[in-house]
Amino acid sequence: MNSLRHDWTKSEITTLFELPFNDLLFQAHSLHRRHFDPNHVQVSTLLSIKTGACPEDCAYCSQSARNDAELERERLLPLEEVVEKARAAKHNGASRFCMGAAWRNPTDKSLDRVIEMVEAVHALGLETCVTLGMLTQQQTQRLKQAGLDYYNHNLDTSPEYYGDIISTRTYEDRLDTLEHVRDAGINVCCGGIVGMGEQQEDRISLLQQLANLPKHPESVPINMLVQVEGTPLHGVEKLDALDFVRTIAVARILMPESWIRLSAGRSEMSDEMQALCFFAGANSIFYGDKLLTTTNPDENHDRVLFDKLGINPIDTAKQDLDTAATA
Ligand code: SAM
Ligand code: DTB
Ligand code: SF4
Repeated sequence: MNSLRHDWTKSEITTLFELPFNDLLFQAHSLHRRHFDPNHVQVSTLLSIKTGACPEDCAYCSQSARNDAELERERLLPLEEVVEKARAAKHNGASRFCMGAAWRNPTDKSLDRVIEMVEAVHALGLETCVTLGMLTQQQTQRLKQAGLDYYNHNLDTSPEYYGDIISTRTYEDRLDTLEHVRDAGINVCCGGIVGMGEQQEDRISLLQQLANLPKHPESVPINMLVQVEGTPLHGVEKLDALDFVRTIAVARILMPESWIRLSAGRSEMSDEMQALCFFAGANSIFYGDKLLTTTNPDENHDRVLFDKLGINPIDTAKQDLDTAATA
């Protein structure tokens, strides 16, 4: 059965957002069950391989050189340190290792080093993901040859609100990189951030952009803004928890076969809110006590939460239970 649509209108998506909460969750959860085991969640661990001093001006980000967040800047991490972190992530039960760099785009020389990391992490038996900023077609082909499984590149927000958040890179630039990644045959991980002071129309428009891409991203991270002191978005009005759950539910309905990641922001979410997100169709998380520069719930907390909910971590490459997490 292929019922995937790429022609969603804003008015259809608005109708979904405005459904009574129970009706929206029932629809999202029913669809979720048709496409996934609702008790399986995929877990990825993040590592910042190059932190801070980024030339871009993303208003939410601790790593922008234009923001005043207090952050220790670092050079690209040595290969051995990355491999050690990846080994620990695997030991703790992660099935994918995501490496992020605070770059506008990688130079070909830096990409050589990242490629060594991808090959070494892949050799540990982990799925690999990197997020390095904009890529040329040739760079995506090199990453594909190195065995990269996923490339994360977010649209971040609606095209309408985008100019309020970033001025150093266009929406079109992002779409171009996504096209190169897709053309190279690498799985696409693409989502956005909510709770940045945007309106519901912006969340509708962001989800419309994602769902109407020529192919749905295999992985869709929905980040709740982590407010970092010294960034322009620090102190912005927080998004209501139930509106966040609605965003997850609508993402599930629009992209029924994609892995929807309950991404940044979990440290500030109650267990009950996360449970609602899993019911609404979220089936992937970042696992480990650090995201890139900010905190994430520690592994013990997540193991207890998974136990309470009867959720099992799953390795999407093997499509069976990963027992390492509970060992
Ligand atoms: N520099 C590269 C880029 O922007 O393409 C890759 C790393 S960047 C940190 C990856 C993504 O993390 C951003 O696109 C954004 O969606 C997300 N992100 C960054 N800071 C965040 C924050 N404070 N809260 C939530 N999500 C955030
Ligand atoms: C994504 O969508 N979220 C992750 C990952 N892709 C690279 C990053 C979240 C960053 C949260 C803020 C920080 O830790 O700096
Ligand atoms: Fe740089 Fe990425 Fe942060 Fe933007 S989101 S400032 S590009 S590290």
